[in-house]
Amino acid sequence: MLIDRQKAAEILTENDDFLIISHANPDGDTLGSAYGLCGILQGMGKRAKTICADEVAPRMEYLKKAVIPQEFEEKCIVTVDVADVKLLGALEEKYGDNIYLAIDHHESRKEFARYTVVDSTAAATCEMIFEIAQLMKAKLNSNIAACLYTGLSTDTGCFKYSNTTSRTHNIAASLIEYDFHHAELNYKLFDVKTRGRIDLEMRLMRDMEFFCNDKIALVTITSELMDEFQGRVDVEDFNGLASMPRQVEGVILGVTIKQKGENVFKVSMRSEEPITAAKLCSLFGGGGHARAAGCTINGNLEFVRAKLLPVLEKAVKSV
Ligand SMILES: [Mn+2]
Repeated sequence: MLIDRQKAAEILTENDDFLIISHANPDGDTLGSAYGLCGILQGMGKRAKTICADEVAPRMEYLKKAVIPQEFEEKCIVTVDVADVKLLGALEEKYGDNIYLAIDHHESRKEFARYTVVDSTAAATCEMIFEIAQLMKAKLNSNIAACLYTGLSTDTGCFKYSNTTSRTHNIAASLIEYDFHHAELNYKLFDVKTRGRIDLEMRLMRDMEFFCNDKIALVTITSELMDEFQGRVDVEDFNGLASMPRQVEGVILGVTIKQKGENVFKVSMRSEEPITAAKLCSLFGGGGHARAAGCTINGNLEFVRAKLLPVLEKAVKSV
């Protein structure tokens, strides 16, 4: 059942013994929401704990400071930033059927909770958590504020994506009043990379290919390359590489081919107007957003390139 923030605030106020679940392969928003909300509920004298199918990245360990570890049997299960019960990962089987409240901001989502509060105009789930906390008249502190700020910052690419609104900035401003180290936090989240990641980026940039008068840039990540870098990079260092080809000025279609299995390749596209990434990916059975989309093509790398490149070149030449 869809509810508003006020009703969500009432549910959180009236219940106790909360388990708050983040989505698998967690990002700053789902973790910031979980640890932030957990801290808020504990501050209200309630018992609350948080869980995720996957590990918290070392650079986000500080989020845990908002919460005091507690042991108890959960009675009210809440998901944050989870658009589909499948995204609970390994926790789906145990908790999937028993979610009481889902708090989320994804536009396309599949209902799975008894009560759902969703606002796709919110830049981050953390925006909603902040507003619900206000409705509950909950007290924040610097650790909780750092959690909620993390979600705002990461889901907006440090306040530069088009989802950033005056509301996002107003909430960020309220949070900064709590006096945590926001500059250091953003430095760690956006500027610092592991030595392995830098080495990986150097290799990928060196081997980047260009087509159509440098309007298409292509990066290829094979299993062989991933094996070569194993031990030197974290698993998450292989994420977020799809934006790299489009950093090159003049590129209107950035493509990343990433090997997923012996004859399985995931293709990510980032485009600029008038190229529609979703349309191109749909030609290969994929989809996504207008400017960011993906598809999967089966076959060896040679086959995948032969199938993909003529289509991309034709699309770019026609503009
Ligand atoms: Mn989010």
